[in-house]
Amino acid sequence: MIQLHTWSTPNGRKVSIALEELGLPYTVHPVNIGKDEQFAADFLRIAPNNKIPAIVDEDGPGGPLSLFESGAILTYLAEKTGRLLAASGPERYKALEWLHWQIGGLGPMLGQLGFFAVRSADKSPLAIDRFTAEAARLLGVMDKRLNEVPYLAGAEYTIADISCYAWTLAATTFLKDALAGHLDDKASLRAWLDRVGERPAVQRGMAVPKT
Ligand SMILES: N[C@@H](CCC(=O)N[C@@H](CS)C(=O)NCC(=O)O)C(=O)O
Repeated sequence: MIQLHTWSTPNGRKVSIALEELGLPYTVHPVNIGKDEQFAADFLRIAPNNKIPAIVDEDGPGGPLSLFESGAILTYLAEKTGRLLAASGPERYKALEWLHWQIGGLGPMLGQLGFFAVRSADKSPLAIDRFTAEAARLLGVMDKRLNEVPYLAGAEYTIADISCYAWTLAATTFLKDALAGHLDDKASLRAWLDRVGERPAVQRGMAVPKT
């Protein structure tokens, strides 16, 4: 059984989507980051960086295994099951390329835009302009890729798509006003969002945790 420590954010939902896609049994432990539950001693023992998501796989290699960082978790789950990530060859490295692109670029930039344009009471024009431009650029890079191939790694749906889905959805919902004028021209990205969003496992994963 896998213990999933998560909250209702794009980074958390990547892991619940992957667990649903892979049909792995899991128990959800909500960590309310709005109430600072990510600083509780029990959580810090498995996630010393005080961020969700984290898992404990009771049936890990050689015994229970705890993991934090969504990219590491997605790679682990894919390799545990032999699905959603090619074992070798170009599609494996394309999936890892886009997975790392999301972890290092799309997620942090959209996260910063959300903070400065939506959540912060102090609306800094410099910060909002900087993160709007970078978020729009990254979404443009993704749209161009999806104009060439149906999924980020190529022909197949992989953990790269799972990693990007909830963040890209947030760009069209939570960040819609901040990114107004930067989304309408991205038809391939929008078609991919619909394609991925129609998957029943994605819909189930997006409903975790029940808050
Ligand atoms: N690079 C990390 C980012 C995780 C992350 O930023 N989690 C946020 C929620 S989306 C969090 O737990 N924030 C709580 C905090 O910073 O105290 C990953 O991909 O797992």
